[in-house]
Amino acid sequence: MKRTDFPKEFKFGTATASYQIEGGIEDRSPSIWDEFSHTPGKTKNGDNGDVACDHYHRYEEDIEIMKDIGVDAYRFSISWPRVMTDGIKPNEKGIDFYQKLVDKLLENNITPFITLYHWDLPLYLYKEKNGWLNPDIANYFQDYASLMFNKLGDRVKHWITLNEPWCSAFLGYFVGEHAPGHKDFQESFYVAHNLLRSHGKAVIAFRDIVKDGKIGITNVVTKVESLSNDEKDIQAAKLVDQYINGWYHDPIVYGKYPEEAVNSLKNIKLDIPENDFDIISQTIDFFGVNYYSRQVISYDENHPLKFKHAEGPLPKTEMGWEIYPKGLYDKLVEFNNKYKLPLYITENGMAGPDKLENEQIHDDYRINYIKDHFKSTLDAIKDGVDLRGYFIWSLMDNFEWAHGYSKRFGLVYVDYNTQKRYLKDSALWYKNFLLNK
Ligand code: LGS
Repeated sequence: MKRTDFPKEFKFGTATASYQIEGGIEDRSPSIWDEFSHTPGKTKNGDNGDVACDHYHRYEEDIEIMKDIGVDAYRFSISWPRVMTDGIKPNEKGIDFYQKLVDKLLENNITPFITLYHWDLPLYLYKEKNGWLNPDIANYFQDYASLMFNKLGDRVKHWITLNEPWCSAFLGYFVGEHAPGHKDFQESFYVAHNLLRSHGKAVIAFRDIVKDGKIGITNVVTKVESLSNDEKDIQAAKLVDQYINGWYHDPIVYGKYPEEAVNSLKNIKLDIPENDFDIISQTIDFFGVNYYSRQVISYDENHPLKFKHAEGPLPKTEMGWEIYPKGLYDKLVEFNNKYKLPLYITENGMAGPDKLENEQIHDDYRINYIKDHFKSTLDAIKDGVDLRGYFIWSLMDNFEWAHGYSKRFGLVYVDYNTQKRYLKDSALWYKNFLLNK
């Protein structure tokens, strides 16, 4: 498999997110992840993003590394509390950081893809305005999005409103594993809805401000399979697919939540004003797909959504996630048929047991993982899927949310004591691939 097997315009890139790499907290107001990660017991070893990869001060070096690897594109997120004090008042110093970042990328021929929200909600909006639970959040988000479209829209033509709203809603408000750590089933549905409304309002502003750009949303996409042929397991898996995948795609394309999932939620209030779906279902230009693994599901009477995860038999990454490239192919084909929108793989990658030895990291497992997923991607393209690009998660090791720094997803190894970066074998492999070697 060679680069030239892919369409000419296909973009190969890497991805990161603000809270996971930036540090530089002296120049911004706090986010919900600052408070969460500083609360004892919430993250592995009490790790937090205060310094992370210190990218805020080292972005030039990091862009040099991307240039060396030879990527076409870079997906990063903007820290809302950096560009707007408390999420409300524009902060020129913060905006200036992203101006410089974008200019430097363009100077190096790397196309920027910006994610507006990758989980670092300004703490003030959470504390004083009830965060994603407040329907007004969509207006705050629209103001923030408009500011960024105005400041960067002349140079940045690819925008992603939200990263994985399922994680913000479900992990942040029901499971409690992500900030702000609530454990309230009902709340998670309000949050999901307000996230989708915020997405819609950002798209409305975008059409007004950036006439020649593309905008989409990125979701976590997972292949959901039933543990057995038992009818109950099959039905449970079908519903999980709707809660994770359908819930965040259907309303955007079809203007409604998946029907069976809605019917199964008898105890949940979904009193939604009809015209909310007009806001949510703005025409977008692409879906971003973050694909990592599959879920094997069986029926569970005791769970509010009547399912539980079963352990699958396939080889696993350091996260305990099964390696399943076929699931990527399946989802791409399914989405292409179902939603008929261009697709980007906005994240794919793995955490591995990386060891730095003689300044080298021999991560053959990651090279194999990427190759196998490239193969699925190419198969999907050959079978007619309109796929435009592929971003490896991640450019460099970083703060992996509740797992802190214990999990390494990077193509580049970060020594957190020295902040020195080392290209892993996978980065060198990617470099050769991009050179068509
Ligand atoms: O670092 C995060 C990566 C790592 O694995 C990134 O910030 C996120 O956007 C993204 O969620 N990431 C990630 N996701 C794996 C999701 C696993 C599948 C979950 C399926 C739902 C039950």
